[in-house]
Amino acid sequence: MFLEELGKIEEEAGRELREADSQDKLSSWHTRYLGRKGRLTSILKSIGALSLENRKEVGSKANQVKERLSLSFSQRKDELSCGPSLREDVDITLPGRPFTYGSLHPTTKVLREICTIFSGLGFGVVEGPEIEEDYYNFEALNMPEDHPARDMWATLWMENGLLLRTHTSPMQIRIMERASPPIRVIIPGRCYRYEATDATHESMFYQVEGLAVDKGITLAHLKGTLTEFSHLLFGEERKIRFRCDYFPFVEPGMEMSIECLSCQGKGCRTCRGSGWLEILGAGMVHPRVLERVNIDPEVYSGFAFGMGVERIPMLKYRIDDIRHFYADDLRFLAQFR
Ligand code: FA5
Repeated sequence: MFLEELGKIEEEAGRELREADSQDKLSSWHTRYLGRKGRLTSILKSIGALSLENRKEVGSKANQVKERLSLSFSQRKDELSCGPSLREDVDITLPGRPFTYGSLHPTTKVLREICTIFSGLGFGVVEGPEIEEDYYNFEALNMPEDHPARDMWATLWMENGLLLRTHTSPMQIRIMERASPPIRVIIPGRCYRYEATDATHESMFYQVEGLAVDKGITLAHLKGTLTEFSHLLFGEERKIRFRCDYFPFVEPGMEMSIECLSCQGKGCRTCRGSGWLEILGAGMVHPRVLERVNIDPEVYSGFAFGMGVERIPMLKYRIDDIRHFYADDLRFLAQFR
């Protein structure tokens, strides 16, 4: 009777083990057959009550069944923990698919370089809001409501009278409101303009604003800082040019251009034939702007600049059109790995 029962147990246990497809099912199988109160263990426990002759035969068969089941159990356990076994229709000799690695966007790379250079020159890094008030974007920057210079910044207005900042200069005011001189900061961030795009103009782009306010700051400090920045970023051989420019919040105002790297100054599509690419506007902070934030212009003076970030990777990597930057084309982005 016991021998028959052992045969049945082995057959049923083998079938259930093949069907067990999770660690939970496997462990319940183990309890049912090999556990302390399992079916096989119960038979082994009752062997003592058999006659000597039967005991030998049943004992040896029961031990063989136990060994086989234990072995099948550990094999099934390994299979389940390694995942499905290899299928015959999978050709493991085929080469694997290469991993594609992500990379930093060229704007991010250059922004980090710019921050590192200015940190080395003693500037802190601050960020500010992209949705701005008229007061900070224009009015406090010496452009009251009817000032014609507001037209220099084609503005995206929001329904509630707020606007998308057209430049990072509003942060000059926010910082001077909060801190007193000496001040030395740069402010990287996105700006928005409602203007037609072309090879050097986008409707969303990055600027880095710079602001230094202290006693005795002069135009020479501004030119020295920007020249040093250009030497560190582009190398000392790269020509730079300062020319007068007008911004209502600085006096005097100027722009800085870099010799076009795409054509070595000869004139091409990137520089619109001029040989130069304007990268920033700058100047000495207007006394009226200082007065508005309660900094005495008789005691303190300051310089400020606002540079277009994309123009720098355009020069460095010879990118001929700014519109590539945010078109999300992987063929463009993958080149900066
Ligand atoms: C300004 O935005 C001033 N806030 C700069 C400034 C700051 C002057 C502090 C004085 C003191 P402007 O509009 O020229 O100036 O822009 C500055 C730089 O941003 C430009 O030199 C150019 O490099 C970049 N830029 C301007 N418009 C765009 C655009 N549509 N797309 C990409 N870059 C632009």
